[in-house]
Formats: sequence, C-alpha cells, structure tokens
Amino acid sequence: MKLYYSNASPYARTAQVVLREIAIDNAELDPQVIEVPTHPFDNEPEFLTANPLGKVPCLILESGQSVFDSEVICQYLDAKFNHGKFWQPIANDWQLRCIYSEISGLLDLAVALRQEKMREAESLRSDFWWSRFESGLSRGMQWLTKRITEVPESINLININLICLMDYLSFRHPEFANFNESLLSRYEVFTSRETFVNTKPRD
Ligand SMILES: N[C@@H](CCC(=O)N[C@@H](CS)C(=O)NCC(=O)O)C(=O)O
Repeated sequence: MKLYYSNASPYARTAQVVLREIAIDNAELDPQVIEVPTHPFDNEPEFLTANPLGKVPCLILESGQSVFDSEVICQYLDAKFNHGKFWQPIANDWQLRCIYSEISGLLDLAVALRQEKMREAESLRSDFWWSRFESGLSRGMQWLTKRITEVPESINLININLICLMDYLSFRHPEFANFNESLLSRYEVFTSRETFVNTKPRD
C-alpha cells in the first residue's frame, strides 16, 4: 500500500493521522513505508494515473486500485484495519455527519483562501471570492464552536479532522486561529498525541 501525501495538505494529514493511529496496534501497517511524499504540481505520471484529479491524498492498494479522496481513504483504512472504530460512532447519526461535513467544508474554504492568497502574489486576487471565503470561515467556525460538545471525545474522524483544520488555520490563516474555549479544550485532548505532533503542517 502507498499513501501519497504532501507536507502542507490538511486533507492528506487526516489520512496520515488515521493511518498512524491504526498502525499503533497493527504490525502489518508501517507508515514509514506506506507514506510517500509528493507534490501534486510535479504531475508525476504514477500519481496522476492513480488519481486523475491530481490531488493528495491518494492511496494505492496492493491490488493496484486507488482510493481517494481523503474521506474515502480515512473510512477505508478504518473499515479495513480498525473495525470501523473511528467512523462507526458517526455513521448513523445525521447531526454528527453534518458536523463532519461542516469541517470538510471549512477545510475547503481554508484551502480556497490560501489559493487566493497565492494569487494575490501574482496580482490576481479576487476581492469577491476572498471576502466570500473569509465570511464562510468565520460563520462556520462560530457554528462549530457551538456544536463541538455534541461530538464524543473519543478518537474519531470528526476529532481528527477538527485538529487538522485548527492546525491548518494556525499555519496558513493565523487571523482565524483565535479559537474559542470549547474548541481549544477539544484541541487539548488530542494535540499532544504523537500522530498529530509528527504530522504538523509545514512547507
Ligand atoms: N476533496 C479532496 C481535496 C484534496 C485537495 O484539494 N488536495 C490539495 C492539497 S491541499 C491538492 O492536492 N491540490 C492540488 C491541485 O488542486 O492541483 C480530499 O478530501 O482529498
């Protein structure tokens, strides 16, 4: 198995954290061997064949089949190697699934805002989209602040994605990293785990 990732991608990090958490009790999984660093913009042929979208993360199975995107990879690894322990508490609860989707959407907005910031360097910034992404982030983080206590404090796919979102905001958008107490206390439960410490986003 091969997991393509890049150091700064919050989506790839969710898959890395899931893989590493599951590997703690699973001798057949060695993240050191499975994780393969790549940069999507390098357009490496094997990577593009595996994921025609050209995005990380992408998982290649022993059979040669590929699995993407990050949500599918996380659920695949959890189902295959972890008896579904990280997804099952969420799967049949529609409100928890909305919270999971909200965090996915916030990741999308944070990455879109990062792209606008990169365009700014080329004088191609769109004020309309910049402000739309910022407003969505602002509303979404406030919503999340009110709803996070509904999420069980166990290690699960919502909490993993939440920590990846919060670290990505601190990394790329510090103006959005002034987190309220309810998010910070959830962050504190998980952030010192090795799986998070060793996968912090970096350039
Ligand atoms: N929905 C996808 C999004 C993945 C994604 O957008 N990854 C970014 C890195 S943060 C990427 O590879 N971008 C390269 C590109 O868009 O060309 C997922 O959850 O895996």
